[in-house]
Amino acid sequence: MTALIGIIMGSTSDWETMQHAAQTLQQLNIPHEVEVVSAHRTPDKLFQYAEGAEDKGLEVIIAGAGGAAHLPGMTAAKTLLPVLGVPVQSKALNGMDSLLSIVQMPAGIPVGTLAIGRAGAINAALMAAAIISNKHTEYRQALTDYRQRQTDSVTATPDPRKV
Ligand code: RP5
Repeated sequence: MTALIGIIMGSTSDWETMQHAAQTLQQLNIPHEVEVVSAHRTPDKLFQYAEGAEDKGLEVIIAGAGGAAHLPGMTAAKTLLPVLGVPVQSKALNGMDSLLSIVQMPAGIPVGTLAIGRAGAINAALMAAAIISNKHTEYRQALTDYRQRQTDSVTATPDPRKV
């Protein structure tokens, strides 16, 4: 099945975080692809990826990066597809560097920025799913079911000592 969502990340070291985006899309049964694309180590590949994304069927790109995290912004500059940025938690500054690099895009090229780390990766997947569900309405039920499972898991164990 043609991938609708592309997950890219600056390094294999980002996979620990970005795997949560992939797992979430897997749970929703949404076709996606995963690839390491580095803005500074493989800049030509980044341009090729972003420029070719729409033609190969992608509708949203999730880009995770850490440190001076220019991958999401550079990707957004080379495609009209919505780009969601996930700040990966860096060792030196705990991801504050990643967050500010991604969220502080100058006006004109937007990047939808999520939270630092695992929560951001999961929410990027859920937001990408919501975006594509406007057109691919068959995935709306998967999102509804996902939320219901979440609600059920909270109501099933209201006493935190029994979780
Ligand atoms: C960024 O540099 C990557 O997104 C990663 O978060 C960070 C560190 O990369 P490695 O040195 O672990 O490959 O480009």
